[in-house]
Amino acid sequence: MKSKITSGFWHDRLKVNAQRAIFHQWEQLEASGCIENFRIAAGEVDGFREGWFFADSDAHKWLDAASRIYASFPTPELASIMEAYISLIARAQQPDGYLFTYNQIHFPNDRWKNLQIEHELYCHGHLIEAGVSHYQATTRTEALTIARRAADRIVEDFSDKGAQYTPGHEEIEIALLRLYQVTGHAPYLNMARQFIEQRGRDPFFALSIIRQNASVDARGKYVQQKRQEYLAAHPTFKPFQVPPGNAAKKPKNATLRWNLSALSGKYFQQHAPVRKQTVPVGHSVRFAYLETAIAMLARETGDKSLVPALEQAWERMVTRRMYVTGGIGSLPGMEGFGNDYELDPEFAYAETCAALASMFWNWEMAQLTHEAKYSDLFEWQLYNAAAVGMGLDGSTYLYNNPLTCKGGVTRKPWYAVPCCPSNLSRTWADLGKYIYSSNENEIFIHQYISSETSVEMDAPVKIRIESELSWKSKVRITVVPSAPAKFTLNVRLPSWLDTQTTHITCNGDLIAIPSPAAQNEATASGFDPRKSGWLHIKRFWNSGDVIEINFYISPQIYRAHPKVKGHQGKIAIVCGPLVYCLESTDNPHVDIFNAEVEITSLESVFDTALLGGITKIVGLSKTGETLTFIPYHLWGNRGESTMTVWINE
Ligand code: FUB
Ligand code: ZN
Repeated sequence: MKSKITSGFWHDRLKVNAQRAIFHQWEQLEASGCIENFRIAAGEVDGFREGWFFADSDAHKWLDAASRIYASFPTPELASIMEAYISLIARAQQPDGYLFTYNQIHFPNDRWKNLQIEHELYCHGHLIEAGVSHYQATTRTEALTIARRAADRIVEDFSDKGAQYTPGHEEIEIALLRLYQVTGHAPYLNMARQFIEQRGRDPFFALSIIRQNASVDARGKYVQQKRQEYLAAHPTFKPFQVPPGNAAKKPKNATLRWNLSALSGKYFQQHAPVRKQTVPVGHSVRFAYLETAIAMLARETGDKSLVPALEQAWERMVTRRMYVTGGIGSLPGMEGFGNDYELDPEFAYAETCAALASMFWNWEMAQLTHEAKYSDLFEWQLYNAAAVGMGLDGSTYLYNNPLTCKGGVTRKPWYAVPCCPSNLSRTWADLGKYIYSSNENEIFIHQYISSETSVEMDAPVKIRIESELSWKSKVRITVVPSAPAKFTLNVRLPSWLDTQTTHITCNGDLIAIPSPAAQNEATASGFDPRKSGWLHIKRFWNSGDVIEINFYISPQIYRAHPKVKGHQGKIAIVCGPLVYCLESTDNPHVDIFNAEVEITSLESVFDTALLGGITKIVGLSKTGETLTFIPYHLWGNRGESTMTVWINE
C-alpha cells in the first residue's frame, strides 16, 4: 500500500536520493560507457562496448529507480533523462524484443548462450522491472511496451523448456511476476513459475557449468583482444577509470570453495528443486532474489507448498548465517553464504544488494504470513545493512560491508560492478510502500516512519504516523476513519523494544504489552527478529483517535552465539533499530580494537554537530578513555578510517 513519507529521518535521506544520488548515478553510467553501449548497439555511434556482460542491468535499474523517485519528486530534469534513455533503449532493442548489448555488439549471432553465468535473463529482468516501474510512476506506456516486447520474446523462446533453461542469477522471475501484476497477462506468470519450478532439476549441472565456464572464458578473451585492437586504433579514446574497489579480506580456500559451490549448483541455487532448498547457500543476492520470487509466486497462485522451504531457509539464515547488522553473505570472492556461524566481521562481504534483496523477500513473507518477524528484519536491514551502502552526500557508496575495518575500505563514487547504488535508490524511493498493509478488517503498521496513507476499509481510513525514530523514542499514530468503524489496528512490537520501559497508550489509556515469544535457539548474531510480534488493537475507531508509543530507547547490548569464532567477550551496542560502531574518526586516541567498554557507562546523547545531527552513544573504557559510538550506517563518511562493531567488554 502506498503512503507519503512526510518528515524525519527517512524524509531527509529520500531528498538526497532524489536530488543528488540519482543524478550522480546517471553521470557515472554515462562516463563509464554503460549508456554509450546502447548507442553502439543501436548502430548510432562507433565505439567499443565497455563494462561487464551484465552492465545493461545497471542502466535499466537506474530507470527503475528514477521512475520510483519521479513518483514523489517529479522534476523536468529527471523526466527528460528518463525519456532520452527510454527512447535510446527502444532504438537499441532488436525488432523481436531481444536487448542485451554484450551479444548484440560482440556476438550478434549468439543468444541465450551461457545462462548460468552471462546474465542475459538477468538484464532482461531489470529491463522489464524498469518498464513496470515507469508505467506505475507515470502511467505512460513507452517503457512498458519495451518491457512487454522483451518478456514476449522470453516467453516465446523459453516456454516449456526444462531445467537447463533456467537462469544463473535470479531476477527475471521477479520481473515477470511484477509484469503479470500490472498486465494480468497469464503467460508472464506461467513463465516465472516455470523458471522457479524447473530450478535445481538438471542432473548434469556440473558438466553444464564446466562447459559454460569455458565458453565464457573464450568469449571474454575474444572481447579483450578486440578491445586491445580498438585501443590501439583509437589512441585518443580514454577509457573510464573506475576507482579501485575496496579490500575484502578473504578466508582460506576462498577460490576452491567458490568452485565447489558452483559445481554443486549451490552458488546458483541450482542444487535442488526449490521446495527442498531449506538452507541459504551460494551467492547471497541470487539467493534472496529467488526467495523473493518464490514468495511472490506463492502469493499470486496461493500455492502453499512453496512456503515451508522459505520459512526454514529464513530461520536458518536468521539463526546462523546473518551478521548483527542484518548483513548476509560472509564470503568474499563467492559473494555468498558461508557455513553456519561462519561470520568473521572483517571478511564480512554483506553486499548492499544482498541486504536489499533480503528486504524484498521479507516484505513478501510479511504479506504471505502476516508474521511480524519479517517486518522486523526488514527494518533492521533497512537501517543497518542496507543504509550503510549510501554516503550522506548521496554520491559515494559501499559495496561490501565489513563489520570490522582495519583500513582499505572507503566509500567510492562508483564501482566496476555498480549494482548497489541504483538498487538502494529504487528501494528508498519506494519506502512508502513498506509501511502499511491491510486486509478486510485489519490494518498493519509495519514500520514507524513519519508518513500518511489512506486505507480502503468499509470506508476510507486515514492514518498518520509522526515518528521520532531512529534518533529519539516517541511515535504518534493518528487514526481518522471517514465514519466511526470497527477494525483491528496491528502495530508491530519491534524485537528491540524493552517491555519494561515501553509505554503504549490509546487515547491516553495504557495498553499492556505482551512478552516476546520464547525461542529455542539463540541467534548467531544476538539480533533476533523472532522476538517481534503484533499488538492487536481492536475497537471502534473515531476520527482523531491516537496511539502514542514511547520506546524510551537506550543503549542495549547484543552478544554473539558462542559458536561464532572470535566473538567471545565481545559485545555489539544497539539503540532502537540502529547498530552502533566505534570509528577511529571519533576516537582518535583510542585503540578501538582493544579498548574494553564499561557497559554501565553507556548513554545516548543527541549531538546536533555530529554528522548532520545524530544520536551518538558515549561511554568509558575500563582505562578511563571516552568512547564515542556512531550508527554503523554512518561510518566512512569522513574519509579513510578504521571501524569496529564488535568491541571488548
Ligand atoms: O551479478 C550482478 C550483480 O553483481 C550481483 O547481484 C552482485 O552481487 C554482483 O555480483
Ligand atoms: Zn550490489
